[in-house]
This record gives sequence, C-alpha cells and structure tokens, in this order.
Amino acid sequence: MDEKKRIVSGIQPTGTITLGNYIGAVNNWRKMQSDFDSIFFIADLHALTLRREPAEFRQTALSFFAQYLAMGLDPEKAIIYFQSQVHQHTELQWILNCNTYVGEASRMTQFKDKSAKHADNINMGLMDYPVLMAADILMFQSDLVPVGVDQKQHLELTRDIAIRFNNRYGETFKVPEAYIPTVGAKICSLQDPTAKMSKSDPDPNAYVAVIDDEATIIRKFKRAVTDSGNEIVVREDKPGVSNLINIYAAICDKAPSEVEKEFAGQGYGTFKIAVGEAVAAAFEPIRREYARYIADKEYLASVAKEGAQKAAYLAEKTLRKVKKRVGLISF
Ligand code: AQP
Repeated sequence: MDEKKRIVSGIQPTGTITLGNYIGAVNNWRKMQSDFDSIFFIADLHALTLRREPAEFRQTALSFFAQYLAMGLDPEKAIIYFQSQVHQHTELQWILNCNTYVGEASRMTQFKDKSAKHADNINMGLMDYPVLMAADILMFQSDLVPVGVDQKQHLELTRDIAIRFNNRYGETFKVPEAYIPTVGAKICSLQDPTAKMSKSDPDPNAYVAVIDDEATIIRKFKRAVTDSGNEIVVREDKPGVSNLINIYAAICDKAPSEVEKEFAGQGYGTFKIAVGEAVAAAFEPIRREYARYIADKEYLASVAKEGAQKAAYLAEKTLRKVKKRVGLISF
C-alpha cells in the first residue's frame, strides 16, 4: 500500500487571518488534508520576531487556532497544534543554524523588507526566521509545503539546507517541494493591488479578514482600487481588476478566463459587488463556526494538546537521528 505524502504548513498569529492566507494557504490545506498526512501549526515562535504585547499575543494565537478549525481544518484528519508547544522546532533549528551561512540568511527578501520596516528592531530572530521554518518542515520529513508564492524563497533555502546536511552527514532529511496554487498564489491588497495582501496592514480596507461580517466585506470590495478603463480582464496594466478576478476565480473554483467571460461587458461597480458577495457567502459559515469554537476554550486546549503530542512524537524521530549524525552524545 502506498504511504500518504506528508504536508506541513503554518501561519504566524499576527493581525488577522486574511482572504490572502485563506486562498494562498488554508483553503488548500483543507482540500488536501484527506489525501495527505497533514500537519498544520500556529507559528507563534515565528511571530516573536516582531514585538508583541503578551496578553494580546496570547489571545490572537488562540483566535487563530479557532479560525483554523472554523475554516475546516479537521483534527480527525490532521495534526493541529501551537509551534511553541513542541520544543523540537527550536532544538533542530539550532543544529540547522550551524549548517546555514549568514550570507544566505541575510539575502532573504523578507529579512530585507522586515528590516527596513522595523529598523528599530532588527533582531537575530528576524534573520533566523527561515532557519526555524526549515526546522518546521524538515523535522517532519515533509514531502510538500503548501504556501503562497511569497514563501518560495524560504522554501528554496530549506531545500539547500537539507541537501547540504545530507551531503555532509549522510541521508537524513527528505528534500521537500513547495506546493504553490495556480490561482491565488499572491492575492494583493485591495488598496494597493501591486502589493501583497498582508494581515498586519495598518489599513483595514486593504484586506478582508475571514471573520469580517458580510456588510464589512462588501464595503471593502466596493472601495477596492481598480484601474482606468472598464474591461474586466487579467492584464499586467490592470492589477486591480486582475486581483479581483483572481479572488473571484479562487473562491468560486473557476478559471480566470471563465470569470472574464462571465462579466464581459459589465462595469467595475457591478463586478466589485459580485466579488464581495461571493467572498461574504464563502466566509459566512467560517464566521459562524468561529463563534462556536472560540467560546469553547476547553475543546481548543484538548485539540492543541493532542496535536502537540503527535507532532512531538514524529519530530523526535528525526531529531534523534540528527543528533546522532552530527555526533552529539547519547546514552
Ligand atoms: N496575499 C497572499 N496571497 C497568497 N498567499 C498568502 N499568504 C500570505 N499572504 C498571502 C500565505 O499565507 C501563509 C501564512 O503566511 P504568514 O504567516 O507569513 O502571513 P502573512 O499574511 O504573509 O504575514 P504578513 O502580512 O507578512 O504579516 P506579519 O509578518 O505581521 O505576519 C503563507 O503560506 C503565505 O504564503
């Protein structure tokens, strides 16, 4: 019997889970979880790279966990947990740190972007972020990592680290592949369609949260920045409309070309409302389920504890092998 392939992915608990995270990541995880051996975590250690107010941070992390469940991630099918509850992440990270060059880490686009954005807090963690991500992935011997296109460079570094380690110490890690969706790999800001929709954008009109209510979602789409002209087509000089077409296509499971045909001859105003309504309809059950989960802290804790135990068991198998390979003592 063929063993299922393994997928691993996570989201940092900062800001609020957006339509971009949903289309680029979580909705694919949900679809894949039956056919893959699936591991999904809340990347709370990654989130410490920026300053957090502790009480609010704790609440956001729990809210993200409830949103994972509300979006359809199923603890019967997948391992779901908080990264900080599985110490193997950081233990492996240290060993990988010693096999990663400062030059490679400092070349990462995200490190450069975040350093520019947070010039008063360029901490070691910010540069080390992709090495923790490599540990997240490699410790599970993952086959595929379903992420948005913004994480492609980090995935490449993970592969380089795995290959280097395997060459130096003998076959230890599976070398993973990125799994990037064909539609919706980069959902853009509704206010600046040349930039990624980001969950910590200071302007709430730039993103749609999966737990926004219907009226808010439709209002945000009505205000979305579009382009000059009136054609509803995907084209380089029409980033605003192209983004809306991609959103509608991903939400309704259609090809962008079908969406172009469906709305040919209609105005931007009508199209924006149609996209808003489609997104609001898709998110309505998520909002409802979220209210139910977030009210049941005991259930959330039980899922998280069980998930962490299962994750630690799998991770420890790799970590034991790694420690042996590098020559750390064991009795
Ligand atoms: N706009 C997007 N389109 C498609 N996929 C996206 N992802 C993120 N934004 C988009 C994917 O979601 C997963 C989680 O990514 P993350 O935790 O790095 O979150 P983020 O939204 O990318 O975070 P920001 O905006 O940079 O804010 P901070 O740093 O405050 O958390 C990944 O798979 C990502 O590809």
